[in-house]
Amino acid sequence: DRAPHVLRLEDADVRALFPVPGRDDSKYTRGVLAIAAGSEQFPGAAVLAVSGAARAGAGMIRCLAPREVLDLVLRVRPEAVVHPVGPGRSTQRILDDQTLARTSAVVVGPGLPGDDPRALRGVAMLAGEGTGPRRGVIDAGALQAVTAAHRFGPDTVLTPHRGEAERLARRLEVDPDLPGPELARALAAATGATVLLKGAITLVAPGNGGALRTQDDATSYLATAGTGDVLAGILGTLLAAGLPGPDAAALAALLHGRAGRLASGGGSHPLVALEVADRLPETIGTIL
Ligand code: NPW
Ligand code: AMP
Ligand code: MG
Repeated sequence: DRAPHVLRLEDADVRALFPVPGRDDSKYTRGVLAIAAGSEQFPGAAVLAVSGAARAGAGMIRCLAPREVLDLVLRVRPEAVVHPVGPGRSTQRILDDQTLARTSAVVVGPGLPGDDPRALRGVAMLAGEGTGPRRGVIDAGALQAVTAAHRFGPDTVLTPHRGEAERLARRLEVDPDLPGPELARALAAATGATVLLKGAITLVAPGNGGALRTQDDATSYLATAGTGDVLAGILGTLLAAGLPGPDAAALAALLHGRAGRLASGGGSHPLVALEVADRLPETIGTIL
Protein backbone atom coordinates (compact mmCIF):
# COMPACT_ATOMS: atom_id res chain seq x y z
CA ASP A 1 0.00 0.00 0.00
CA ARG A 2 2.99 2.30 0.33
CA ALA A 3 4.51 1.63 -3.05
CA PRO A 4 6.55 4.57 -4.37
CA HIS A 5 3.93 5.42 -7.01
CA VAL A 6 1.38 6.08 -4.24
CA LEU A 7 1.42 9.66 -2.93
CA ARG A 8 0.41 10.75 0.54
CA LEU A 9 -0.44 14.42 1.15
CA GLU A 10 1.63 16.24 3.78
CA ASP A 11 0.75 19.38 5.73
CA ALA A 12 2.80 21.42 3.23
CA ASP A 13 0.55 20.14 0.42
CA VAL A 14 -2.52 21.17 2.40
CA ARG A 15 -1.06 24.65 2.86
CA ALA A 16 -0.41 24.88 -0.87
CA LEU A 17 -3.83 23.58 -1.92
CA PHE A 18 -6.33 24.87 0.62
CA PRO A 19 -8.46 27.68 -0.90
CA VAL A 20 -7.75 30.55 1.49
CA PRO A 21 -10.04 33.47 0.56
CA GLY A 22 -8.35 36.55 -0.89
CA ARG A 23 -9.09 40.17 -0.11
CA ASP A 24 -11.23 40.59 -3.22
CA ASP A 25 -13.21 37.39 -2.83
CA SER A 26 -16.98 37.32 -2.38
CA LYS A 27 -19.22 34.41 -1.52
CA TYR A 28 -19.75 33.89 -5.24
CA THR A 29 -16.10 33.88 -6.24
CA ARG A 30 -15.23 31.49 -3.38
CA GLY A 31 -17.56 28.93 -4.91
CA VAL A 32 -21.27 28.19 -4.93
CA LEU A 33 -22.06 24.55 -4.27
CA ALA A 34 -25.37 22.84 -5.08
CA ILE A 35 -26.08 19.80 -2.90
CA ALA A 36 -28.79 17.36 -4.03
CA ALA A 37 -29.18 15.12 -0.99
CA GLY A 38 -31.68 13.78 1.52
CA SER A 39 -34.95 11.90 1.16
CA GLU A 40 -37.81 10.71 3.32
CA GLN A 41 -35.79 7.68 4.47
CA PHE A 42 -32.49 9.54 4.87
CA PRO A 43 -33.18 13.18 5.72
CA GLY A 44 -30.07 13.40 7.90
CA ALA A 45 -27.73 12.79 4.96
CA ALA A 46 -28.58 16.27 3.64
CA VAL A 47 -27.79 17.86 7.00
CA LEU A 48 -24.46 16.05 7.14
CA ALA A 49 -23.40 16.88 3.57
CA VAL A 50 -24.41 20.53 3.99
CA SER A 51 -22.55 20.70 7.32
CA GLY A 52 -19.38 19.18 5.86
CA ALA A 53 -19.50 21.68 3.01
CA ALA A 54 -20.24 24.67 5.24
CA ARG A 55 -17.51 23.86 7.77
CA ALA A 56 -14.98 23.35 4.96
CA GLY A 57 -15.66 26.95 3.90
CA ALA A 58 -18.12 27.03 1.00
CA GLY A 59 -19.00 30.53 -0.24
CA MET A 60 -22.63 29.51 -0.61
CA ILE A 61 -24.58 26.28 -0.46
CA ARG A 62 -27.81 25.61 -2.33
CA CYS A 63 -29.58 22.54 -1.03
CA LEU A 64 -32.03 20.74 -3.35
CA ALA A 65 -34.39 18.51 -1.38
CA PRO A 66 -38.02 17.91 -0.36
CA ARG A 67 -39.49 20.55 1.94
CA GLU A 68 -39.36 18.38 5.11
CA VAL A 69 -35.67 17.66 4.52
CA LEU A 70 -34.93 21.35 4.01
CA ASP A 71 -36.68 22.25 7.27
CA LEU A 72 -34.30 19.90 9.07
CA VAL A 73 -31.25 21.27 7.22
CA LEU A 74 -32.21 24.82 8.17
CA ARG A 75 -32.51 23.95 11.83
CA VAL A 76 -28.84 22.91 11.86
CA ARG A 77 -27.43 25.16 9.11
CA PRO A 78 -29.54 28.28 8.50
CA GLU A 79 -26.75 29.49 6.18
CA ALA A 80 -28.01 27.11 3.46
CA VAL A 81 -30.11 28.47 0.60
CA VAL A 82 -32.95 26.06 -0.05
CA HIS A 83 -34.56 24.82 -3.27
CA PRO A 84 -37.58 22.57 -2.64
CA VAL A 85 -38.00 19.65 -5.04
CA GLY A 86 -40.74 17.06 -5.31
CA PRO A 87 -44.29 16.68 -6.60
CA GLY A 88 -45.28 19.71 -8.62
CA ARG A 89 -41.73 21.00 -8.78
CA SER A 90 -39.32 20.22 -11.55
CA THR A 91 -35.82 19.08 -10.64
CA GLN A 92 -34.93 19.52 -14.30
CA ARG A 93 -35.82 23.18 -14.09
CA ILE A 94 -33.91 23.74 -10.87
CA LEU A 95 -30.75 22.15 -12.23
CA ASP A 96 -31.10 24.00 -15.54
CA ASP A 97 -32.16 27.53 -14.68
CA GLN A 98 -29.91 30.53 -14.04
CA THR A 99 -29.06 29.39 -10.51
CA LEU A 100 -26.74 26.92 -12.22
CA ALA A 101 -25.01 29.72 -14.09
CA ARG A 102 -23.74 30.78 -10.68
CA THR A 103 -23.09 27.27 -9.39
CA SER A 104 -19.50 26.09 -9.56
CA ALA A 105 -19.95 22.48 -8.43
CA VAL A 106 -22.57 19.96 -7.34
CA VAL A 107 -22.78 17.13 -4.83
CA VAL A 108 -25.35 14.54 -5.77
CA GLY A 109 -26.35 11.40 -3.94
CA PRO A 110 -26.12 11.34 -0.13
CA GLY A 111 -29.39 9.85 1.12
CA LEU A 112 -30.94 9.56 -2.37
CA PRO A 113 -32.60 6.49 -3.89
CA GLY A 114 -30.90 5.51 -7.16
CA ASP A 115 -33.95 6.45 -9.22
CA ASP A 116 -34.38 9.90 -7.66
CA PRO A 117 -34.73 12.53 -10.43
CA ARG A 118 -31.97 14.53 -8.73
CA ALA A 119 -29.58 11.57 -9.03
CA LEU A 120 -30.43 10.91 -12.68
CA ARG A 121 -30.30 14.57 -13.67
CA GLY A 122 -27.15 15.30 -11.65
CA VAL A 123 -25.21 12.39 -13.11
CA ALA A 124 -26.31 13.30 -16.66
CA MET A 125 -25.24 16.90 -16.09
CA LEU A 126 -21.80 15.90 -14.83
CA ALA A 127 -21.45 13.68 -17.89
CA GLY A 128 -21.93 16.77 -20.06
CA GLU A 129 -25.62 16.63 -20.91
CA GLY A 130 -27.14 20.10 -21.19
CA THR A 131 -25.66 23.03 -19.32
CA GLY A 132 -24.15 23.18 -15.87
CA PRO A 133 -20.77 22.56 -14.28
CA ARG A 134 -18.89 19.35 -15.05
CA ARG A 135 -17.35 19.35 -11.62
CA GLY A 136 -18.87 17.62 -8.65
CA VAL A 137 -19.27 14.62 -6.42
CA ILE A 138 -21.29 11.49 -7.21
CA ASP A 139 -21.91 9.62 -3.95
CA ALA A 140 -24.20 7.00 -2.43
CA GLY A 141 -27.54 6.67 -4.31
CA ALA A 142 -26.31 8.63 -7.31
CA LEU A 143 -23.59 6.00 -7.92
CA GLN A 144 -26.44 3.66 -8.92
CA ALA A 145 -27.34 6.06 -11.74
CA VAL A 146 -23.86 5.74 -13.32
CA THR A 147 -23.79 3.48 -16.40
CA ALA A 148 -21.18 2.41 -18.95
CA ALA A 149 -22.62 5.05 -21.30
CA HIS A 150 -21.54 7.94 -19.06
CA ARG A 151 -18.21 9.63 -19.60
CA PHE A 152 -16.97 12.10 -17.00
CA GLY A 153 -13.94 14.33 -16.62
CA PRO A 154 -11.38 14.22 -13.77
CA ASP A 155 -13.13 17.08 -11.92
CA THR A 156 -16.05 14.76 -11.29
CA VAL A 157 -15.29 12.54 -8.30
CA LEU A 158 -17.02 9.24 -7.54
CA THR A 159 -16.91 8.43 -3.80
CA PRO A 160 -17.89 4.78 -3.30
CA HIS A 161 -17.18 2.62 -0.27
CA ARG A 162 -16.10 -0.94 -1.07
CA GLY A 163 -19.68 -2.23 -1.40
CA GLU A 164 -20.71 0.58 -3.73
CA ALA A 165 -17.50 0.20 -5.75
CA GLU A 166 -18.16 -3.50 -6.31
CA ARG A 167 -21.71 -2.86 -7.51
CA LEU A 168 -20.49 -0.12 -9.84
CA ALA A 169 -17.72 -2.39 -11.14
CA ARG A 170 -20.22 -5.08 -12.11
CA ARG A 171 -22.26 -2.58 -14.13
CA LEU A 172 -19.12 -1.31 -15.90
CA GLU A 173 -17.76 -4.80 -16.57
CA VAL A 174 -14.80 -4.22 -14.28
CA ASP A 175 -13.68 -7.12 -12.04
CA PRO A 176 -15.26 -6.34 -8.63
CA ASP A 177 -12.75 -8.53 -6.79
CA LEU A 178 -9.68 -6.47 -7.70
CA PRO A 179 -7.62 -5.18 -4.75
CA GLY A 180 -8.40 -1.56 -3.78
CA PRO A 181 -5.70 0.26 -5.76
CA GLU A 182 -6.44 -1.68 -8.97
CA LEU A 183 -10.20 -1.37 -8.48
CA ALA A 184 -9.98 2.41 -8.00
CA ARG A 185 -7.78 2.74 -11.10
CA ALA A 186 -10.04 0.53 -13.20
CA LEU A 187 -13.17 2.46 -12.21
CA ALA A 188 -11.41 5.74 -13.02
CA ALA A 189 -10.35 4.38 -16.42
CA ALA A 190 -13.86 3.10 -17.16
CA THR A 191 -15.61 6.37 -16.29
CA GLY A 192 -13.04 9.13 -16.85
CA ALA A 193 -13.93 10.40 -13.36
CA THR A 194 -11.60 10.61 -10.40
CA VAL A 195 -12.41 7.77 -7.98
CA LEU A 196 -12.12 8.16 -4.21
CA LEU A 197 -12.45 4.65 -2.79
CA LYS A 198 -13.33 4.95 0.91
CA GLY A 199 -12.22 2.67 3.73
CA ALA A 200 -9.68 2.39 6.54
CA ILE A 201 -7.26 3.20 3.76
CA THR A 202 -8.81 5.69 1.37
CA LEU A 203 -7.46 5.75 -2.18
CA VAL A 204 -7.79 8.39 -4.87
CA ALA A 205 -7.33 7.37 -8.51
CA PRO A 206 -7.24 10.45 -10.80
CA GLY A 207 -9.55 10.36 -13.81
CA ASN A 208 -6.65 11.50 -15.99
CA GLY A 209 -4.48 8.51 -15.07
CA GLY A 210 -2.16 10.32 -12.64
CA ALA A 211 -0.55 8.74 -9.57
CA LEU A 212 -2.68 7.19 -6.81
CA ARG A 213 -3.01 9.18 -3.59
CA THR A 214 -3.73 7.59 -0.23
CA GLN A 215 -4.93 8.56 3.23
CA ASP A 216 -4.53 6.02 6.01
CA ASP A 217 -4.05 7.78 9.37
CA ALA A 218 -7.63 8.54 10.38
CA THR A 219 -9.45 6.49 13.03
CA SER A 220 -11.66 3.41 12.93
CA TYR A 221 -14.26 5.41 14.87
CA LEU A 222 -15.06 6.97 11.48
CA ALA A 223 -16.81 3.67 10.71
CA THR A 224 -20.19 5.08 11.77
CA ALA A 225 -23.33 6.21 9.94
CA GLY A 226 -23.12 9.51 8.11
CA THR A 227 -19.37 10.14 7.97
CA GLY A 228 -19.35 9.52 4.21
CA ASP A 229 -22.05 12.15 3.74
CA VAL A 230 -19.83 14.68 5.54
CA LEU A 231 -16.91 13.76 3.26
CA ALA A 232 -19.06 14.37 0.16
CA GLY A 233 -19.80 17.89 1.44
CA ILE A 234 -16.15 18.70 2.17
CA LEU A 235 -15.13 17.51 -1.28
CA GLY A 236 -17.92 19.54 -2.90
CA THR A 237 -16.62 22.71 -1.28
CA LEU A 238 -13.06 22.11 -2.53
CA LEU A 239 -14.34 21.44 -6.06
CA ALA A 240 -16.55 24.54 -5.94
CA ALA A 241 -13.44 26.55 -5.02
CA GLY A 242 -11.88 25.37 -8.28
CA LEU A 243 -9.37 22.73 -7.16
CA PRO A 244 -8.66 20.01 -9.74
CA GLY A 245 -10.62 16.83 -8.93
CA PRO A 246 -7.66 14.66 -7.86
CA ASP A 247 -6.25 17.38 -5.56
CA ALA A 248 -9.69 18.12 -4.11
CA ALA A 249 -10.29 14.43 -3.42
CA ALA A 250 -6.93 13.85 -1.71
CA LEU A 251 -7.31 17.01 0.37
CA ALA A 252 -10.90 16.17 1.37
CA ALA A 253 -9.84 12.70 2.51
CA LEU A 254 -6.99 14.15 4.57
CA LEU A 255 -9.12 16.85 6.25
CA HIS A 256 -11.94 14.37 6.95
CA GLY A 257 -9.51 11.90 8.53
CA ARG A 258 -7.81 14.57 10.63
CA ALA A 259 -11.13 16.02 11.79
CA GLY A 260 -12.23 12.48 12.67
CA ARG A 261 -9.11 12.02 14.77
CA LEU A 262 -9.83 15.28 16.61
CA ALA A 263 -13.49 14.35 17.15
CA SER A 264 -12.45 11.00 18.62
CA GLY A 265 -9.82 12.43 20.98
CA GLY A 266 -6.98 11.12 18.83
CA GLY A 267 -8.74 7.82 18.26
CA SER A 268 -9.56 7.22 21.94
CA HIS A 269 -13.37 7.50 21.98
CA PRO A 270 -16.42 7.34 19.68
CA LEU A 271 -17.55 10.20 17.46
CA VAL A 272 -20.73 11.09 15.58
CA ALA A 273 -20.68 12.28 11.98
CA LEU A 274 -21.78 15.85 12.67
CA GLU A 275 -18.81 16.26 15.02
CA VAL A 276 -16.46 15.46 12.14
CA ALA A 277 -17.92 18.43 10.27
CA ASP A 278 -17.77 20.64 13.33
CA ARG A 279 -14.10 19.90 13.98
CA LEU A 280 -13.07 20.94 10.46
CA PRO A 281 -12.36 24.62 11.23
CA GLU A 282 -9.95 23.66 14.02
CA THR A 283 -8.37 21.00 11.79
CA ILE A 284 -7.80 23.51 9.01
CA GLY A 285 -6.59 26.22 11.36
CA THR A 286 -4.02 23.88 12.91
CA ILE A 287 -2.54 22.91 9.54
CA LEU A 288 -2.58 26.37 7.90
P1 NPW B 1 -22.29 -6.56 3.26
O1 NPW B 1 -22.87 -6.29 4.61
O2 NPW B 1 -20.80 -6.46 3.20
O3 NPW B 1 -22.88 -7.69 2.53
P2 NPW B 1 -25.67 0.60 0.90
P3 NPW B 1 -25.01 2.67 2.84
C1 NPW B 1 -21.71 -3.44 1.55
C2 NPW B 1 -27.36 7.15 3.46
N1 NPW B 1 -27.00 7.41 4.85
N2 NPW B 1 -18.84 0.17 3.92
C3 NPW B 1 -22.42 -4.00 2.75
O4 NPW B 1 -22.79 -5.30 2.35
C4 NPW B 1 -26.27 7.16 2.43
O5 NPW B 1 -25.95 8.47 1.98
C5 NPW B 1 -27.82 8.24 5.52
C6 NPW B 1 -20.18 0.06 3.82
C7 NPW B 1 -23.64 -3.18 2.96
O6 NPW B 1 -24.82 -3.98 3.07
C8 NPW B 1 -26.91 6.33 1.35
O7 NPW B 1 -27.78 7.13 0.57
C9 NPW B 1 -27.69 8.49 6.87
N3 NPW B 1 -20.81 -0.95 3.19
C10 NPW B 1 -27.78 5.33 2.12
O8 NPW B 1 -27.86 5.85 3.43
C11 NPW B 1 -26.63 7.83 7.66
C12 NPW B 1 -20.05 -1.89 2.62
O9 NPW B 1 -22.50 -2.41 1.04
C13 NPW B 1 -23.76 -2.36 1.73
C14 NPW B 1 -18.66 -1.84 2.68
C15 NPW B 1 -27.19 3.94 2.14
O10 NPW B 1 -25.81 4.00 2.52
C16 NPW B 1 -26.14 6.57 6.97
C17 NPW B 1 -24.06 -0.95 2.12
O11 NPW B 1 -24.36 -0.27 0.98
C18 NPW B 1 -25.90 6.74 5.50
O12 NPW B 1 -24.73 7.53 5.25
C19 NPW B 1 -18.05 -0.77 3.36
N4 NPW B 1 -16.72 -0.62 3.46
N5 NPW B 1 -18.17 -2.89 2.03
C20 NPW B 1 -28.62 9.44 7.52
N6 NPW B 1 -28.49 9.65 8.84
O13 NPW B 1 -29.47 10.00 6.85
C21 NPW B 1 -19.22 -3.58 1.61
N7 NPW B 1 -20.37 -2.99 1.92
O14 NPW B 1 -26.76 0.03 1.73
O15 NPW B 1 -25.95 0.84 -0.52
O16 NPW B 1 -25.12 1.97 1.44
O17 NPW B 1 -23.60 3.02 3.00
O18 NPW B 1 -25.69 1.97 3.95
P1 AMP C 1 -19.71 5.88 4.17
O1 AMP C 1 -19.60 4.40 4.18
O2 AMP C 1 -20.11 6.44 2.86
O3 AMP C 1 -20.54 6.45 5.29
O4 AMP C 1 -18.25 6.47 4.42
C1 AMP C 1 -17.56 6.12 5.60
C2 AMP C 1 -16.39 7.06 5.86
O5 AMP C 1 -15.70 6.60 7.02
C3 AMP C 1 -15.36 7.08 4.75
O6 AMP C 1 -14.73 8.33 4.70
C4 AMP C 1 -14.36 6.00 5.18
O7 AMP C 1 -13.07 6.20 4.67
C5 AMP C 1 -14.38 6.16 6.68
N1 AMP C 1 -14.13 4.87 7.34
C6 AMP C 1 -14.95 3.81 7.33
N2 AMP C 1 -14.39 2.78 8.01
C7 AMP C 1 -13.19 3.22 8.45
C8 AMP C 1 -12.13 2.63 9.22
N3 AMP C 1 -12.21 1.38 9.67
N4 AMP C 1 -11.04 3.39 9.47
C9 AMP C 1 -10.97 4.66 9.03
N5 AMP C 1 -11.93 5.27 8.31
C10 AMP C 1 -13.02 4.56 8.02
MG1 MG D 1 -22.07 6.73 2.09
